[in-house]
Amino acid sequence: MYAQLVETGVKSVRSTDQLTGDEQAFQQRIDEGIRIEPKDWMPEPYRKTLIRQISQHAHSEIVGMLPEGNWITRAPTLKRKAILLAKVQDEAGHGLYLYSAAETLGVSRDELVGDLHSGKAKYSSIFNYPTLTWADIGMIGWLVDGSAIINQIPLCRCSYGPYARAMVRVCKEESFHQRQGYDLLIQMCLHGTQAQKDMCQEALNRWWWPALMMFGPSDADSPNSAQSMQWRIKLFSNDELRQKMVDQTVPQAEYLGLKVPDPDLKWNKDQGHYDFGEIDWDEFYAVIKGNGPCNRERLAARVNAHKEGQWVREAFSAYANKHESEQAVA
Ligand code: BYC
Repeated sequence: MYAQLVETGVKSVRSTDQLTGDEQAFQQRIDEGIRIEPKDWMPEPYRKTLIRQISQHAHSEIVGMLPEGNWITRAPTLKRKAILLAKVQDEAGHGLYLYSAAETLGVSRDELVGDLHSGKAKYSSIFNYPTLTWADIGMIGWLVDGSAIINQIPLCRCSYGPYARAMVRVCKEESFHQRQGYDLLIQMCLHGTQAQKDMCQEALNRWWWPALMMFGPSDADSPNSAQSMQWRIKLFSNDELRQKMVDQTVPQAEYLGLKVPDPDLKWNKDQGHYDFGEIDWDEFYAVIKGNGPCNRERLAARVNAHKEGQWVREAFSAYANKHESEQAVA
């Protein structure tokens, strides 16, 4: 696929004869499916691309706790509350595995978190939308975690060892997250009242398009895809993964009795997939530039949480220093 991207002249990837000897050997290892590990030689742009993608992914997990965390105190039953608590805790864990994977590339946690708080680093656009009703919790599990799985299963086979290994565990937990969301929607749509079903339809109307935007710009406008695919940091293009998401999700919406809010959605029997309408890219770019409905609120919540956790970090490091000096004396 990256060859196609290059052929269409969209993005430049250097051909083999333009690479240095070290770069050629590195590319050959990637082409042979050999994992790159932290102490291996790697081109500087490979390292930077990984830090960018892995840290963006880590930030997304941490910021992603906020929209769902908003409903923990209002979950309708004890069972739903316990499930939601477990899911949000899993997301904190995913953030931690991913920050650790990024740290193996020689960047510190403080730098990464600093970049999030200053607005320099991105996180997934999807978490800048509000959770207005309980049905939104179902939509996040079904559509957001569903999209995350489609994007992340291939990452278990990506070229960088620590990222690929972190993804194996993340994907197992994402499957539970997707299931709990769909289960919640089955209860409301198939066993609930008309008002509950209407609430789900209204939530789908708001979440459908932002969920499709999670996969990033279309291939023709994705500056990073061609190079990331050559390095096997990405195994499929943004549009390929988005198409998979639509094909997998439309029959699930039909089972729930919900209507996908896209008048252009149509089964294409020649190509064996759904054709779908044009994404509002102006909205996508506005959100990733910081102007979505909740960007300011999300960032402020993270900055504040970090400030309030200062005493905990200080207490931990005071204990660690004391423990170390006692051990040195002994
Ligand atoms: N939102 O060249 P492109 C989760 C940026 S967590 C914001 O295609 P790339 C979950 C992109 O960074 C889900 N920004 O980029 C958590 C780039 O900007 P820079 C997060 C986006 O990196 C809690 C520019 O647009 N998943 O599932 O090749 C609860 C051009 O894009 C977005 C991951 O992070 C976006 N949607 O491809 C529930 C997965 N899309 O950095 C669930 C790993 C694009 O050049 N990441 N941008 O300034 C990836 O697979 C890739 O980074 C992306 C983008 C597909 C997201």
